Amino acid sequence: MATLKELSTREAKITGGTRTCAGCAAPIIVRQVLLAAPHCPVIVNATGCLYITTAIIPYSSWRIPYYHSAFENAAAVASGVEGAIRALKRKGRLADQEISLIAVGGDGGTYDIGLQAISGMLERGHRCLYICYDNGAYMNTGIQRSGSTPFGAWTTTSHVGEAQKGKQQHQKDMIRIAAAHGAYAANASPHRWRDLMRKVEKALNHQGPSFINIQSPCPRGWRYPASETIEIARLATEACVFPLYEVEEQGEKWTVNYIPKNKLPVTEYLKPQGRFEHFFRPGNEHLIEELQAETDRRWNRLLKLAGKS
Ligand SMILES: Cc1ncc(C[n+]2csc(CCOP(=O)(O)OP(=O)(O)O)c2C)c(N)n1
Ligand code: SF4
Repeated sequence: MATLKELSTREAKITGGTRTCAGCAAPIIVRQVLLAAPHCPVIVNATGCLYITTAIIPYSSWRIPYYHSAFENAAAVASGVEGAIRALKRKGRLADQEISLIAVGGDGGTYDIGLQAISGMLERGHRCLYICYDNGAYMNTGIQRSGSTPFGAWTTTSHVGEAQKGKQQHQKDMIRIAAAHGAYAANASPHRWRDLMRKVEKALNHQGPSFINIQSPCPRGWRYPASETIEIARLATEACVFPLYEVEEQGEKWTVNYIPKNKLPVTEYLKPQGRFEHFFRPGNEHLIEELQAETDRRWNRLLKLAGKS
């Protein structure tokens, strides 16, 4: 992988001054992804905050070929783009150069509405990297719960009150779903940019389909000050709420990329975020216990799959 010095001389392929909220992780993630892309990048972007804030006609923040797809079908569109690239090369109408084809969507467009298109892309074996910037809700339309919203989190459709205390289900395990297709599957976090960029480079050099889920803290939906984005991402990794790992060899090889020296309790990650404020009210201790138990269960299973326990 390129050194930090080399990376600092590469042109950013997404401009500054996007219209995301201050402190949004999504453009940070995209900048890291595009800096790591080994070949000429082409982006297919589902509707969501990233699209709305970077491609408001007639303006664009993208310095590369960019295709806006519908909310549900970024992976299907990217599959078509991959076929078109192959056909154009075969007919001699496109230079025989490598292209880094990347589809990107939020967790609503990935875990929920776009899932069948992603499954098709992975199953058919398109050479494409699908990236989810995972902010744990449908943020663009006003913070509705998604299949990736954590257990107990407040959203505008997982209320906190007498009848219900935030989201009632745990997160869908998208990486296991992608890995079950035999794809290269990993997750990453913007606070460990070198790990993130290594995985992107690996995925894009891989001769088949790949999926990377990237934690994307959202100050608006998660209710924390804009300056804390990278710190929140770090706490998620240190508490093993968002452990870093990758799955290769048709789902057979699991690698944990970071094992914290002192695993933090989940409360350290929850405390700075307003969406978990009710966890700390008297009588709600069971929410913390439940989230800690599920975090531990998933972390221990991961260590086992990676041969670390
Ligand atoms: C089929 C369809 N349903 C609903 C919408 C409205 N819509 C646009 S963006 C969005 C939320 C996107 O959420 P996510 O994919 O998580 O991305 P984020 O906004 O969080 O970046 C919704 C519901 C739509 N455009 N198309
Ligand atoms: S709502 Fe969240 S994800 Fe959307 S632009 Fe604002 S900070 Fe980013």
